[in-house]
Amino acid sequence: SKEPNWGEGTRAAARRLHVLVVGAGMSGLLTALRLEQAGVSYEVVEKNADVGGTWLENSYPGCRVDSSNHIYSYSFEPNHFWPQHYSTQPVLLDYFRGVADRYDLKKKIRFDTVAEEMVWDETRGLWNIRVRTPTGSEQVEANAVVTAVGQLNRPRYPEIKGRERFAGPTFHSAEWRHDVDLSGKRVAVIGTGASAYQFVPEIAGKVASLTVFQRTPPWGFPVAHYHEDVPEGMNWLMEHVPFYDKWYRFWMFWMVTDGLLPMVTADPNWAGPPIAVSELNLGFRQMIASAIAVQAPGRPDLVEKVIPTYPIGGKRALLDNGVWMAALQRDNVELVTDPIAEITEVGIETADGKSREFDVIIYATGFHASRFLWPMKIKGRGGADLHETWAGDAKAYLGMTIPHFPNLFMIYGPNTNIVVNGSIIFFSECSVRYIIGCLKLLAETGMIAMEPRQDVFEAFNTRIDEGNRLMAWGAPQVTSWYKNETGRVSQNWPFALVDYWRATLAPDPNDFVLSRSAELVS
Ligand code: N01
Repeated sequence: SKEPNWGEGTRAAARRLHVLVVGAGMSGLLTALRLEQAGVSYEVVEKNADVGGTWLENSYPGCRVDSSNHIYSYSFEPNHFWPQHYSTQPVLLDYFRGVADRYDLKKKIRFDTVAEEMVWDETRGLWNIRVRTPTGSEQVEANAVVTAVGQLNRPRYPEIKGRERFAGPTFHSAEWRHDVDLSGKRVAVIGTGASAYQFVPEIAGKVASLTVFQRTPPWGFPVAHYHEDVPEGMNWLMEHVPFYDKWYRFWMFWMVTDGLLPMVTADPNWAGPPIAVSELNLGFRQMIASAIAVQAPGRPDLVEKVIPTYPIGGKRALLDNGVWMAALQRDNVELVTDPIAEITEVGIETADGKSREFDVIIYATGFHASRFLWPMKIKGRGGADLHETWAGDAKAYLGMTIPHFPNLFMIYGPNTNIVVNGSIIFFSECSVRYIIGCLKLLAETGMIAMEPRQDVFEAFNTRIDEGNRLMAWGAPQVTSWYKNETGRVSQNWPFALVDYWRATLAPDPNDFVLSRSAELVS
C-alpha cells in the first residue's frame, strides 16, 4: 500500500473527521501511519503498555512467525537483513517497535487504555466510545472507528471438568508465565496447534517429563530452513540487485502461498475417501504423510497418532523442520491421544482410566477466534447490538463494514484470514488502503456516515460461503476454529490474495448508503 495521495481540497475537508483506532498491533500501527499521512485527526487506544499486539503478548519459548518474513512485513518497510527466514518473536517485536518509532506513532497512542463500549449517536452522526484508562473511565467521540484488534488475541481455556482444581501453576501459551521455572518439572501440555508445535520442542529438553495431550493432530509441512539464518548471499542480493526484494516478495506471494490453493481446493465431484477433498489433495496428503513417517523410523504407533485423518488444509498447517517429531520421540516425552476426562488437584485423568500427575499444566488451546470484536459492546443504528445482530455468526462486507453500523471499519475482520496463502500484513495493507478510501469518500462528498448496502453485503457473503464450501477447511468432516458455532467458516478468505487486493483497491460509492444525518440518503 502507498501513502494516501490526497489533494489539498480533500485534506481540508477531511480535517473535520476524527478517528478512533482500537489497537496498536501490526494493523493499528499501519492505520495510524496512513491517517497521519492523510492528515486526518486520530487517536489510538491500546490495552497493553506497548505496541506490538500479538508479538508483544505471545512470548512463549520458540515463538516465531510461520510466514516468511520477506512477506510478513510491511510492503513499504522491507527489511533486507532479516536474520532468519522466519523470525523469532523478539525480532518481530523490535521490527514493529522500530516502525512505531521511525514514524513517531506513539505520540497519539494511549496505552493501558481499553475501548469497552461504543454507541452510534444518530443525531450527531458519530460514535461515543467509553474507554477505560489507568485512572478510570472516559468518553471519546469519533466520526469513525477502526478496530485493529486481531482475530487471535483472547486466549481460550478449554472447558474440562475440574480445571480450576489443579493445585500447581497453570497458564495459557499466550500468557506465558516466565516466573514459573519448568526445569526438572513434570509438565502437561494440552493442545497441539501452532503454539504447542513451537514451544514443545523448546521445553522438552529442560523438563523432567513432558506429556502432550493431543485431541487432533496438525498437519506439518516439511520446511527444512524454518529455523535457519538467511544466507548472506541472499541479503546481498536484496541490498544490491535493483527490485530483487520486490521480485522475491511477489514470487513468494504468487508461487509459495497462492500457489498452494489448488492443493486444498475441493473437487465438487470428489467420490474418494473423506481424508481428502480432491485427487490433488490426496496426493499432497500422501507426500506430507510420508515426510512425517520417515521422521519416526520403527515407531508406527507414533506415526499413526500424528498423521491426521482430516484433509490436508482442513486446519491451519504448520511448518516443520523435524523438531516436533524429534521431541515426541524423546524418552521423557509422551504423546497422549486418549481424551481428557478430568483435571484433578494433582494431574489429569484420561477416558481410558489412567491418571498422570503433574507439577505444571500449560494450555495451548488457542483463542476465541470467532468472537470478533468481543468483549467490546457495540451499538449501531437504532441501538442495534452488534453481537446480537451477528448471533455468533460474524459477517462483514469485505471483512470491514456492516449494515446499520455506520463508519465502523474492521481490520482482520470476518473472512479475511488465510490458511495457506500469504501473510496477514498483506490483508491489513489492503484493508487500510480501502478504509482510508472510505474516509476520503466521506470527506469529498460531505456526507457524515457510510455503511454497506444490505444487498451488497449479502451478495458478498453468499460468494464467500460458496468459496469456502469448496475449500478443505469448509469440508463438513472438518472441525476447527475457522468455523463458528453455527458451523459457517467465518474466518477465512477462500480466494487468492490478488482477489482481495483487487476488491479493496478503492471503495465503490455504489456499494454504500451514504447519509448526512439521522436521515439515510442513498
Ligand atoms: O491454537 P489452535 P494455537 N481438549 O486453536 C486443542 C496463529 N499462530 O494457539 O484441533 C483437548 O490452533 C485443539 O485441538 P482440536 C495461527 O493462525 C500462529 O496453537 O480443536 N485439546 C488444538 O490442538 C494458529 O492457527 C503462529 O481438536 C483441546 C489446540 O488445542 C492460531 O494462532 C504461532 C481442547 C489449539 O490449537 C492458533 O494457534 C502460534 C480440549 N478441550 C499461533 N480445546 C505462527 O505464526 C482445544 N484443544 C507461528
